[in-house]
Amino acid sequence: MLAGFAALGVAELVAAAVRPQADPVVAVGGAAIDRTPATVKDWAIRNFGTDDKLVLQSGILVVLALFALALGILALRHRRVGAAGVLLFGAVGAVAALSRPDSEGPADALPSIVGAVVGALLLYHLVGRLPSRSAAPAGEPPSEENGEPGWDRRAFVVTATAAAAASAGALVVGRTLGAASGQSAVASRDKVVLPRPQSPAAPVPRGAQVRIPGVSPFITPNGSFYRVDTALVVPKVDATTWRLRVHGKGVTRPLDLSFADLLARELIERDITLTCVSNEVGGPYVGNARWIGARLADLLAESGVKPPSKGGPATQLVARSVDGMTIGSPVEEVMDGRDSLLALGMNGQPLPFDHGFPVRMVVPGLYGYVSACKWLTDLELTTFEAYDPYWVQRGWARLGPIKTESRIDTPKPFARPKAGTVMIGGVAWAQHRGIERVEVRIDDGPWERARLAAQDTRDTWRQWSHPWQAVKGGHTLTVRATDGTGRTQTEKRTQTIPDGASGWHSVVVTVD
Ligand SMILES: Nc1nc2c(c(=O)[nH]1)N[C@H]1C(S)=C(S)[C@@H](COP(=O)(O)O)O[C@H]1N2
Ligand SMILES: [Mo]
Repeated sequence: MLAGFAALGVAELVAAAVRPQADPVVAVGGAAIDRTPATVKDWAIRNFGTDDKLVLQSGILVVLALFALALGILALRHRRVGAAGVLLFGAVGAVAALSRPDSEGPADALPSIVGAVVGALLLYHLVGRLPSRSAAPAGEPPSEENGEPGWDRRAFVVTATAAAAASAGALVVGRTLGAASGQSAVASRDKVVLPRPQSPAAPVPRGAQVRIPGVSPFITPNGSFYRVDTALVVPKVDATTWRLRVHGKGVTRPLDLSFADLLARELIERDITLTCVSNEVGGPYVGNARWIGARLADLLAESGVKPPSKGGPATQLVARSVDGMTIGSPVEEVMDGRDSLLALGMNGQPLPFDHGFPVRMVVPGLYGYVSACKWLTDLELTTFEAYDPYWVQRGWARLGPIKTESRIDTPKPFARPKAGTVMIGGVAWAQHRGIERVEVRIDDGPWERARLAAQDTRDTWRQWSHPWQAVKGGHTLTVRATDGTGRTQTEKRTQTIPDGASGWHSVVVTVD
């Protein structure tokens, strides 16, 4: 266990010098995420939420600890074989680090290799200080009290303690340096001054926010905005060296832009509600922010791109992030006049690192997995036939328009409100179509129209409320919404895979 700990500590230290992403636990975790079947991944997101990454890494550590114990026991009999086993684990980490899509070359193997060599040597050395079992008479356990030749308890304890302390030190220093490795990115973010957008968003209408405790805030603060991505280490990109390439099918003038180039463009400010395709009915993976960004459609048009309806050859826009994520959006929708953004501001601030600093995509009406690439660095025009991006390779639909959904925020499931007037309230969304009607049903009663809060834009969610004369007993409250095209949210319950959950949200409460 100690040798394993030393290996990880040293690996972390070397990773701080190379790249935090090259750490073996991070690399193996990333490889595991990429290879996890969509159903399992969806299950993990559902059950662990944003803690899914912590659970994964803890799992890896538990597995490593068990293997370390097994190798230790093996080493008691076969010192060399045990040490070789540690090296084998190092090889697994090295291969994982090298095969990551964001790998930057052979140096990425160093943390795993150096860590494993140190771990193997330490195991070999420590076991050598233990009483040799083969020296004990058959049938008799080696006696600890009397000692065996070569068994130097003091030397063992000193070496073990020193190794433990050094490993802990390596781990702490590695962690600290690793965190500091994003310093230039942090500094570049601190320096960003968001210009005043040429086309500001209208103020959020008064009355867009219902005044009922428990209903989500109309604008989701950055700190509580949901986060869904595959990054075990959040990419820290330095805005001063960041570039965005635009190239591919139908591009007559390829672009290579800096962050300053983007800031100098016409900037627009828009309220847009983001939704994750992994959001279950009633789930939390939806948030509304005020974004500032450059018009993506204009940028594409300048590089010569035409939408398919105007004869352009590219149907799919593939966005790539610095960590190798690929997200494919339909060129037609991106260029159909909606406010597709290369966003660089979120609720008045430069994008937080968690949400894609320096630049991400935002397209109203499309789930995040087909539109909202964070840490964006490359835009390639291609076709849907020619390329399947990350999530599509894993069984999700090529197209992901957001389904009309509504959610009861209050009362909460299993709440025990008092009899009398109980305010039911929540949100409904059908981005780019808008919400026209929300209805609430108590038990098997008739659908009753809820009171709609003011609409901000059709690209944002809309709040609603419904006063209910609650009578004692158990009740089921159900909600459904109708979008701006007149279509009512389907009752049909589907799972999130492949193109988003559908069905009515209901909440069971007991009125006292
Ligand atoms: N680079 C990168 N961008 C990404 C993802 C990712 O895993 N990596 N996940 C996408 C998904 S599935 C969603 S729903 C949104 C979530 O954006 P948020 O984390 O800012 O809320 O980001 C999208 N952009
Ligand atoms: Mo998502």
